[in-house]
Amino acid sequence: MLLSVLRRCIKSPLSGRTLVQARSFSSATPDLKSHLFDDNAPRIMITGCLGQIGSDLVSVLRAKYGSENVIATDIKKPSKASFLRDGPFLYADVLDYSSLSQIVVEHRIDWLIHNSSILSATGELHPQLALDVNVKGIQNALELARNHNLRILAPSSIAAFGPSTPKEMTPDSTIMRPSTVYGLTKVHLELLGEYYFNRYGVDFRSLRYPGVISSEALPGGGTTDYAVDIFYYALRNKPYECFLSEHTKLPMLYMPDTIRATIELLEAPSAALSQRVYNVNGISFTPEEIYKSIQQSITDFKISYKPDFRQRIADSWPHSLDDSAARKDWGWKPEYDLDRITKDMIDKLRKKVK
Ligand code: AKB
Repeated sequence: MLLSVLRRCIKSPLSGRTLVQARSFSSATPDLKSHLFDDNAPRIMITGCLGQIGSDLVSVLRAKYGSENVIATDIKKPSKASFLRDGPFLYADVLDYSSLSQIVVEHRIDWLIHNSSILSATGELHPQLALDVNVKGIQNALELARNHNLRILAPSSIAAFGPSTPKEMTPDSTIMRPSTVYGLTKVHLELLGEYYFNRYGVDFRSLRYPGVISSEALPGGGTTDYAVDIFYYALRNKPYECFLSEHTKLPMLYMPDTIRATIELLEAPSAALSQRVYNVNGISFTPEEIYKSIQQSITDFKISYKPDFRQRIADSWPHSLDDSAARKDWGWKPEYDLDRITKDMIDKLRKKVK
């Protein structure tokens, strides 16, 4: 069968490499990939890809760069078969340098996205585990980047700030004395990444994620997880008992904005970056405000408040972030406000939640 294929060359903004985009015009081949890529597309490895962000990020990157160029890794078995069907998925333990190195060599990796991390609440319950995974993990990831000349993006978090940090419009550069083990591993990640950049020229990039809200993968072990859990209770017509108090204000980001921020920073030309670690702000709200927003659609939804150990963690974090450097250097701009997030979450989860 003859296929009529239009090839259009576009420049990859980061690598300056040429990607070849192809489109099939044959209606008889509906499953043909809409993007074909030449040998020069960046080959990307992602650690911890079964986490909240990895799952969405992998599919967007695969659509953009070609499935075979995005190597998803984790130490867990994917629950969705599509993860294995849609592209390479490999076992990779971030504590084991040589097995990571083997993947980088055998799959000719160019960019590493190091997402593996123990989050704030789990970190407080298991500090030793958080130290092992988060500290050793980034050390291995940066060594990989140095030895194999990789661009590396490793996310930080608002948890890198602490109780003595200015709370409103927290700047990129300010007091960083976190009170959680997760937070201090994120400060370590930021400073070590900057050290590798200055000392070895490693192309390290990082962004400080606020709480992330997503209709796909569930978050696990974070302090901001309530902002996802609440939707499942509302849609199951169950009252929600919130583990933070009603007026606890935290910065949050909706998943499509999170993915866009990550890819925009990943693709930005190195010369455009005036710093290596960036705040990204979305929208700040309290549990009471998200409850009210959900109540506009689910009017009989009920909430009560029973703060637990996570309240102290939340109280140590900023209320909002100054992300002017991200806006200036790589054009960052969030698109979702609270009511838009709520509407989208309810529309998407209605189809999933029984
Ligand atoms: C957490 O709550 O631990 C994370 C984060 C803010 O990094 N969502």
